[in-house]
Amino acid sequence: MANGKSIDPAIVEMLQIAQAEGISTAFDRAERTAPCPIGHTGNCCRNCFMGPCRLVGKTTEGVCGATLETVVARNFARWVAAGAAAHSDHGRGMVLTLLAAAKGEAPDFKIKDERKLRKVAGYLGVKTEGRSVEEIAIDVANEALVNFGSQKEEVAYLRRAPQKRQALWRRLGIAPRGVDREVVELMHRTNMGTDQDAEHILTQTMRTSLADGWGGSMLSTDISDILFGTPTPVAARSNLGVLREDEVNIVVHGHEPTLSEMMVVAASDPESIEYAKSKGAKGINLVGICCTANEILMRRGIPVIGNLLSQELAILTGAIDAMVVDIQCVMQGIVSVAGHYHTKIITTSPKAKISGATHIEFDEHRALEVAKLIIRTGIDNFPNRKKVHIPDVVDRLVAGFSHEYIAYMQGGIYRESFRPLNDNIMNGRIRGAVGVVGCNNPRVTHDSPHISIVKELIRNDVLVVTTGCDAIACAKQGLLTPEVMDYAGPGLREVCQAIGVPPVLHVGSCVDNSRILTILTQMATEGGLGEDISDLPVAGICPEWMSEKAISIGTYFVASGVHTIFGVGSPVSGSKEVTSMINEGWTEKVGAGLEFEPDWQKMVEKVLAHIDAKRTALRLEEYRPTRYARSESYLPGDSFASEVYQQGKYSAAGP
Ligand code: XCC
Ligand code: SF4
Repeated sequence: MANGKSIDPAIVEMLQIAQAEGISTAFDRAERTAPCPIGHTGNCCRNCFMGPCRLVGKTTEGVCGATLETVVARNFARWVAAGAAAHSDHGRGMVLTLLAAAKGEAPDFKIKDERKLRKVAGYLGVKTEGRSVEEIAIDVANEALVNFGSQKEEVAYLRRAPQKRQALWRRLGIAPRGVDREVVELMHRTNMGTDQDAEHILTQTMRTSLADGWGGSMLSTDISDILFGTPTPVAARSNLGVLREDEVNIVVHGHEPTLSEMMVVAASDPESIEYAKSKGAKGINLVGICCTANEILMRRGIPVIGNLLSQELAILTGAIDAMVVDIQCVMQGIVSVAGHYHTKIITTSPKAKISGATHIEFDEHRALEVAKLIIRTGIDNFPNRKKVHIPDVVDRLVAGFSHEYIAYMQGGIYRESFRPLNDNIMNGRIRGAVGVVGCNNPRVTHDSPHISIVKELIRNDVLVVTTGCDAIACAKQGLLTPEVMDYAGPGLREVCQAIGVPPVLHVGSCVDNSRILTILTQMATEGGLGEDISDLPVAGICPEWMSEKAISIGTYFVASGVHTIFGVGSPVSGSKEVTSMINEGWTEKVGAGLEFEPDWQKMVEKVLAHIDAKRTALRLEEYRPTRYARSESYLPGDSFASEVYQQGKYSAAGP
């Protein structure tokens, strides 16, 4: 049963246990529940009760007369609206925490990164001279809030994009105003009987997505850095083997760093540790799943035990005393799986409850107190453990590559720049760069497309930056270590060895895809690679997407000038017109398109062809794979020899 479902050895092992115990997980439910064939391609409209209308076969319009094009575009648009809302509401939460912290109302939160605060103050037009950190922070938070509610004014961070891009957005009328306004307007426009021109809907869709990328998400990243520190490289461990049989295991899962950061503090509190010992445990082991894990991994080196599809199987270890969740990507299924074990599922966000779970509401005003209470609840549950089975699978990794650090590592404090990266792209040592990001989806072999694509890209001298569940997949397969250099092409390897970084850089959680926007802007403005993001030999790939948020990210990547390819399947395949509007159409408008391609090999081929075409347009050196090869260290194809994977803990690539 586990065969072909995952390439993660720990997950394969746990799937066998799930089968033996007769416990169902997303893997089985995906098998039992085929995707609805009408919704899958975007052909179903349920925007009013004259329908729902299924535009299949001879039915080419809804009761209201809406065409297939309109319906498919509206469905796509609403996903972007929801995805942008999710990221941005998370971002708003960070801003409100900063405000409370600065006002002294959330005493457990401190402003950790003053330098970043000042930088952000600069972006937002907040005066810093002669003012206290708190005064600056209050103004920064209030200015940041304007970005959510503003009616006419553009999202402030648009000004951080290359000039040419900004001008293009304004010309096309897609420079977003306040995040809330754009999301509301898109919901309005896709309401029955409003905007019924597919292209027009899709244009507003880009605008809304930009409010996410350059608004809600970018603010979320910045404010999180101010509160908790801007990441720098940190070594850590990953996968289920990090769980401890003799310690209280507490998993944080979801997206917001506010509670999870406090949990880190609470878990190392001597009183809590003493209490754990009084219950027979040797200590407290705090670990993470999904993006809240990425947040505390990037800043604190807290181990990450898995990505989206690991959440239920982690509980099957019987070793998790509490799984603490906040918002987004938390499967309701964890509650029923936990029902077979002693694990307590604890919901914490005022925005998210799950029936059957314990709710301990997080309150930033008494953050540490709540975090300690949650830890105590986990400790109290430790003696209830029954059978424990922890797979012996652990990998090592290095994370923490903020865009600030990436600039710093290319020249130190006084000469930080993107010159070395640009130069090495120009001379062909590095062919290009690709952001590989996004979710898991049980419709494809768990982690397989992620890993196959990343390995194939670095073998082709493409630098990879990764976030979200792709980053966790890479972590679990040892791809975030300097040793992975063996898989990298010779040019890329040389550069990474010189700088001392892995060829796959973990840049953070999903809101941190905004860091990629900053990196791209820095590359575009550094010189030598054109003047706009759409000139760069770069691309985006989202191999195993499932979330509305992923669609919003993909759309803002494209609207920012990054050609982007999604795997799994296409939610717009019901309409050829819409399929072409978001690919060829958007390429004409914004210099980049959005494609859906389920075959990972084809995705890589397309991306490499795209990169090479950009190189040609820039009149760069033609990329030659063996140009920087030293005979003793490299033979073409060497680094991808499948024996290498099979030898050790690395799983074989490919489905
Ligand atoms: Fe969620 Fe962020 Fe997707 Fe993973 S990558 S499944 S959105 S946790 Ni964001
Ligand atoms: Fe059908 Fe039109 Fe209503 Fe959609 S909006 S459900 S297409 S009648």
